Amino acid sequence: MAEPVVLHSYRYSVYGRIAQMVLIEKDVAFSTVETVPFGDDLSPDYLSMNPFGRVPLLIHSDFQIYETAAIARYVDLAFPGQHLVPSAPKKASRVSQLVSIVDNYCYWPMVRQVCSHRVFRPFFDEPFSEDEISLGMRAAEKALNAIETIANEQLILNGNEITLADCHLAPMVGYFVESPEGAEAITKHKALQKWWELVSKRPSAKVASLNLMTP
Ligand SMILES: N[C@@H](CCC(=O)N[C@@H](CS)C(=O)NCC(=O)O)C(=O)O
Repeated sequence: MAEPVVLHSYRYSVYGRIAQMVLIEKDVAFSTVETVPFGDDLSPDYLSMNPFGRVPLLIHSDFQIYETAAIARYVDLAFPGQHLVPSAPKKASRVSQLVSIVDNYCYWPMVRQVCSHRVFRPFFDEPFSEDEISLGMRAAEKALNAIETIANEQLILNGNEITLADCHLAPMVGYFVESPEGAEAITKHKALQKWWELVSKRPSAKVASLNLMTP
């Protein structure tokens, strides 16, 4: 019998969605434990597994790992099926570069500033700020231009060969395009738009959409 795979995540966590997308692409059966990282609700048990108090965290049998890029790499290597990091050096290093760009330059502006203040907070009647949205759009534009250059090169993000870069980027874009500003910005980056049209149709990309209506 296969060793159980458990993902601690929060239903709205974009990083949790990345881990889920990788698990689905690798056809790994897993269960999730709802873990809310905001506020003071994390148990000492959870904090002993992830002292930074973030989600997601993956448990596979007696092995625990946190940090999404590391979870994704583990799942790719530990389970059979198509590898999600190509072996060719240029493609493999573009995957690492893209993952790093997403973590450092996309998450905050696209998710925490634009999506959160335009979509998430108004939905939950929480205060939101047009200034945050403007700042987020400005920062996101730089990241989108950089990603457009990479998508144009077609080594990765080509819509044919799915990689960890696709899985890392898709939920960020999925959340970003929930806002009208984000949806419009994507249409101005043609290679990225084409990539999104292809990738968002994959069954695994269902988890890339925020879907606030589903509790
Ligand atoms: N570097 C972490 C980032 C994960 C992360 O920021 N997760 C968010 C949810 S999407 C979180 O747990 N936030 C809690 C907080 O900021 O206190 C990773 O790659 O897993």
